[in-house]
Amino acid sequence: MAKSKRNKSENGNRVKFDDQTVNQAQGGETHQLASDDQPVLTTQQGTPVSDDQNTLRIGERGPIALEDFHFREKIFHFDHERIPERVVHARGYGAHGYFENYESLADVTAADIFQRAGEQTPVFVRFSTVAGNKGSFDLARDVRGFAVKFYTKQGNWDLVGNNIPVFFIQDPIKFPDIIHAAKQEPDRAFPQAQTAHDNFWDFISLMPESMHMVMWIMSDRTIPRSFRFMEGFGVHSFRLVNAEGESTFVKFHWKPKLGLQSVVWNEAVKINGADPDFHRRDLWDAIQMGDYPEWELGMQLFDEEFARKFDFDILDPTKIIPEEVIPVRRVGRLVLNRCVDNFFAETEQVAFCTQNIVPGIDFTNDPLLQGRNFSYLDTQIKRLGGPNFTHLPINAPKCPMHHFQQDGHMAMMNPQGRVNYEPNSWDTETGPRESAENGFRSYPAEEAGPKLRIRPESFADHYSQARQFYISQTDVEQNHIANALVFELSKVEKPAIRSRMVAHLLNIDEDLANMVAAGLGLKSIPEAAQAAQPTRQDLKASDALSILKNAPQSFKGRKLGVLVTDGVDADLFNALKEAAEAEGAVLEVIAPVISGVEASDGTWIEAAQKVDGGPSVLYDAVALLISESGAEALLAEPTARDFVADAFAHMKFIGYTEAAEPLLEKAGVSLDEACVKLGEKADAEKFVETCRALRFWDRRSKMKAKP
Ligand code: HDE
Repeated sequence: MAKSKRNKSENGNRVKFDDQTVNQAQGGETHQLASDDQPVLTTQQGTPVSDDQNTLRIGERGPIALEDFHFREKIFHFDHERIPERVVHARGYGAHGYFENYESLADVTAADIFQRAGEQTPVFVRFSTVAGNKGSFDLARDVRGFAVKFYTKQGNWDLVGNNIPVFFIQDPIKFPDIIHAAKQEPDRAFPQAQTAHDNFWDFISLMPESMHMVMWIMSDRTIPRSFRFMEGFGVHSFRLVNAEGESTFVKFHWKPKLGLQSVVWNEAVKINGADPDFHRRDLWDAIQMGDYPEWELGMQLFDEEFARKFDFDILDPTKIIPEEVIPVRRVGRLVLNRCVDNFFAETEQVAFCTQNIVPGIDFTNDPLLQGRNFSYLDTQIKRLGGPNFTHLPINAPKCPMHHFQQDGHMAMMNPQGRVNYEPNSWDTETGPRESAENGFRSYPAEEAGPKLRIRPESFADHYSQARQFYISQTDVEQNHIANALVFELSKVEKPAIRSRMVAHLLNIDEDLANMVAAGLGLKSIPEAAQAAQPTRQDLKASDALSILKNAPQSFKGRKLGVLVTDGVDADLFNALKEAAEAEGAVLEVIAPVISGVEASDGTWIEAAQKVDGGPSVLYDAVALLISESGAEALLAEPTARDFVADAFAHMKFIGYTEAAEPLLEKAGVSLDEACVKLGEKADAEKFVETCRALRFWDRRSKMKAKP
């Protein structure tokens, strides 16, 4: 960066850069002036700047002159750099890509985006957490937002979903309450990005309708390994409307091509310290490497008759339609292939609005959806400062727009010419006019009835699907749900809240309630909570609800952490690298020093992490390629011990050389079939194949503490 044009001057205090004078006291040698072929730094008005290091003074040690417009402009702009963060989903990360339609869906929808097989539509996607503020950590136990803006040829369609298919509440009037209860408590302003506190569980335990969502948030769905390994859901029932005006109900799903994977809670806690940006880094890295994340768009399609017959109200956002009842039809794929150029301009300023739909798609009476249609537009005006946020490139449609809306803060696209109203008689040939045929038309659903503040009777079953979710999980996952509940409720100070939650759990599953009660050390088991409707015991388990039943048998897209020392067997290292790359995984080197190590054949291996900065929680599997000569120094390094002990405790596959055995022993590892000895090149391939199982859950039965 510094071009050494320094010219030590005779007077000592001043240094000459070409014809310019720079004060040496500020370290004149560290900055560079524009050369002939470089742009000159300017103010926002384009005025060239001569000195960006010093304010304008009256005398060398005198006051700053108010006329220093460059200083004033720079500070003024800096003072206004922040906009209000999103009141929920403040922390997020976005990327560009496209949606590719597999087949024409003209039979069910007139939406232009779904008419032609193979057609690609540009998209922008933003993933987020809900409760944390903007600077919070990525692996909070929290719902993830999965918001997609499709720039279709007939306008922007925003599908603003989550990675969980249900929500806490049935009526939007409760949204401020649930969010207030979940976020930091108002007097103390903590805890940050966690639901493990009194206010949250106080509210939840008074809201039986949230019990289905509680099962999901206490499962590993809320600690995903990566955005790339999680599902997305539109949550509400929407309508598709075809050219004949016929309506079909639809629930939207996003299915990750890499399958589902989550971390375990003990890992999440440690990842938040080791790399608070774990998820955004993962997305950024994958896209930069050309390993583009993909999801398939799925639709559960059903008609009025099914809606009438279904055991639950399809308008109730606390209910799912099991995939076994209506299979998910995969209709296209979403590919994220471009990182943003500027985080603020794109990810921060993107304004999703559930009201943004296109002809061929329509709302239903899901009360939450209707409430959202008010909230999102309202919130964007607050966040982005005026009605013209649609002019920002990230929000502007990519199809032609013609309207007579004008003026307002920061207007950048005012219509030209004399005509700014309609009807008019000026531009009858060329001016924009409404089109009954091509314009958006609401599905003419018939609505009638008395005006009431009321919750429909069909929304009254709060426990049956919560139970269905729980019984659909593997043993490991059921245990994680119980542990998560014990963890969260142990952070609650008021014992009555803990009991109240156990009372609800009794309506979901007795074993679960007993496990949680035991974990909390409850002195007595409370009565089951009063239920508006009894829990149905006949709902069948649904495999689609389990993460582990949907894990891929592949190590693709995962990360292998290889701890190396000087003298590492070069052949073995190279074989492991080749095997990992052939699988589509990434190998990252961790070494005692960041510069790397010298391998047995004299080649240099660069390191990505120093051992204390690259704990094993950042990797899906680990290998310890330790040489005889390097073993001793690592034994004295506590973080090397933690590296191994954590990998073992987190059920990871561990490859190791003979020289690593003392380190394994020191870490308390009792070798099992997921610990693979690496000697020959062939072992490397075998090890990577083993890693396809992602975790060795059988280890749990032998461990006392079970993460
Ligand atoms: Fe949101 N939600 N929400 N929400 N939501 C917002 O809009 C709101 C709900 C979701 O990456 C806000 O632009 C109400 C369900 C995502 O920018 C706000 C209700 C689902 C994002 C808002 C809900 C979501 C938001 C805050 C109950 C899953 C982030 C900032 C009726 C289907 C989008 C903003 C992004 C953001 C209101 C419930 C998903 C305040 C009133 C259900 C992914 O308008």
